Formats: sequence, structure tokens, C-alpha cells
Amino acid sequence: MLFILKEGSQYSSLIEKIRDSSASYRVVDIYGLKLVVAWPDSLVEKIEDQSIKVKIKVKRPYQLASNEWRDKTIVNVGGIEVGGRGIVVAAGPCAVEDEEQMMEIAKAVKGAGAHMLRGGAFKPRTNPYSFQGLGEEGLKILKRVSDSVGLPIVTELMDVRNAGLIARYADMIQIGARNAQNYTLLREAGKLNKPILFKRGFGMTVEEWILSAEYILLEGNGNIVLCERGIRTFEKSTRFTLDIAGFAVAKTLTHLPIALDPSHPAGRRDIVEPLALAGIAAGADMLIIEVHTNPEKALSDSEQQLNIEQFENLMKKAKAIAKAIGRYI
Ligand SMILES: [Mn+2]
Repeated sequence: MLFILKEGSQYSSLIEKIRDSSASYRVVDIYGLKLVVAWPDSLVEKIEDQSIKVKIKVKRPYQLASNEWRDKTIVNVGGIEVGGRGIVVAAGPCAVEDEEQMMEIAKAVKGAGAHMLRGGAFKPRTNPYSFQGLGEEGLKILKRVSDSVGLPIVTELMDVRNAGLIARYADMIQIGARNAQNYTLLREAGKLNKPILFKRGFGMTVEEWILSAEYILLEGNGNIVLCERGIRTFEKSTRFTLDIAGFAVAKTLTHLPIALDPSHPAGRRDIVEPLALAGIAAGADMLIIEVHTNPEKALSDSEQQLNIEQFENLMKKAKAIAKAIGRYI
């Protein structure tokens, strides 16, 4: 049960009543609202208090992420709005490799119309012998490039011990697919005052994905963009199966904006463009695409990164599709 309090009212008398009912509860300050989530419904649904503006019996298991009480959330990332009419494109290499590489890519993707810069400093690699990223040095490079080119940064947080460090450099913090059910990390991300790009785990149902986002919301961070990036199925012709249907379903369930990563499900650069275009047609609020000036030489995910020309071509078509559905890039 979700209680939205009247502006300027105190939590105390409502909370006293919830305690008396022996229900569990959490106080959440989010979207400029004072909320109390209390459960189970059966213990609290009869509670009345003068501080309550509305009482909503949310039917879905995720109370705060559900669109049963809120239509739409717009997430602001360093002045860029995700979830409005404009579609936001984040582009950049899989991993930060060196400053020259980052600078060259950042200028090129900005020239092609990207709004944000992606790049990993800590890389979750399947093989422990693969390139693991430059760590803090990578973050410093990202920050210098971002300041010089004027593109906000999205980069991944993998370890709770690095939460403060990443938050100092990033404009948007990515939680990757492999950590999508790392609830300790999600709670920590919820305490950071930064927007979160929250990727779907490749073994998660849509409901599990949104329930995981709920962990972040419950800590008081409502600036979350969900990101579909493919799930594991029996199909081997792509790296992962891009779940456009699950993506479309998620849009009907939550007020949070939804992004799409066409690069990781593709696993090969020749089909990144059709997946990206399908994502826009299906209502993506944001795309995050791997782009490299010299993909063949990239230290990670070299098969799926687009070169600059391919990215420019993709952007041209993406703009046309956005226009056709009443949006813009
Ligand atoms: Mn990658």
C-alpha cells in the first residue's frame, strides 16, 4: 500500500498507526513527494490519517516502480532529459583504452549527434584473463574528455567499494546485467545522488527486472532508466536475444523511462543498426551504443562496436524513425 502525504505534513502520526497495525513500512522521499510504503495491504488498508493525501493499493509487486500511481518519470542527466519526447543517444567505446582514443571517439560521436558518452573503466569480463579496464585512471580520462567535449558520462559501477569513486566522476551510473540481482549493490546505488542506468540481467523476467529497480527506488533514488540488453535463449545466431516484446511490456508497467542497448545482444556490428531502429520504433527513450574509431583493434567487444561511419548512418535512419513516431533525436 502506498500512502502519499499532503504537502508540509509530518510522517509521525501515520507511522504510529502503521506501527500499531504491526505492518512493515518504509518512508521514501522521492519525486518531491513524501511517501510511505506499507505492507501487507490487509493490515494497513483501513488506516485513515489527516496527513494522507491519497492511499493507493498498488496491485503489482513493485510498489514504487509501478505506473499505477504515476504516469511518467523524466530523468535528468547533466541537463539532458531521458523520458521526454526527445530520444537520448549515448555512444562510445566498450572500454576506455587511452585518452587519445576517448577524445577522438567523443568528438566523432558528438559530431554525429550523440548526447552522452559511454565507456567502461571497470569491465565485467567473462574471462578473467581478458582486459579488465583501466580503473580509476579510466574514470579520470573519461572526465577530462567529457569536460572538454561537453558530453555527460555514463559508466558502470560493479563493486560497492567503488560507489563513491564512480559517483565522483560519472553523470549517470550504470548497473550492468551481471549485477542486476546484486541487491547490496542496488541498495548502495539507491543511496547515490546520481541517475542510474539499470540493465536487465540476461536471465531475468521483466517482473524480476522491475523488482530489482524497486530496490534502488526504496532507498530514495527515483532517477532510474531501465535498459533492455538481451536475454539468454536457445538462439545462438546472436550473442543474446533482444527482447523487444519484454521491452514493450515493461513500458506498459512502469513510469520509469526505458533504454535499449542494441550492441550487446547483437554481438556483431552488422546487425546493431536494425536492432537500434527496432528499439526506437518500439518506444525506446534512450539508446546506448558501442562505437569505436578502430573497432578491429578494440580491447573488448571488438566484433560489435560500430565504426564512426556506421554510427553516422545509424543516426540518420534513427532520426527518421523518431520523426515518424512523433519524437526526435
Ligand atoms: Mn561492451
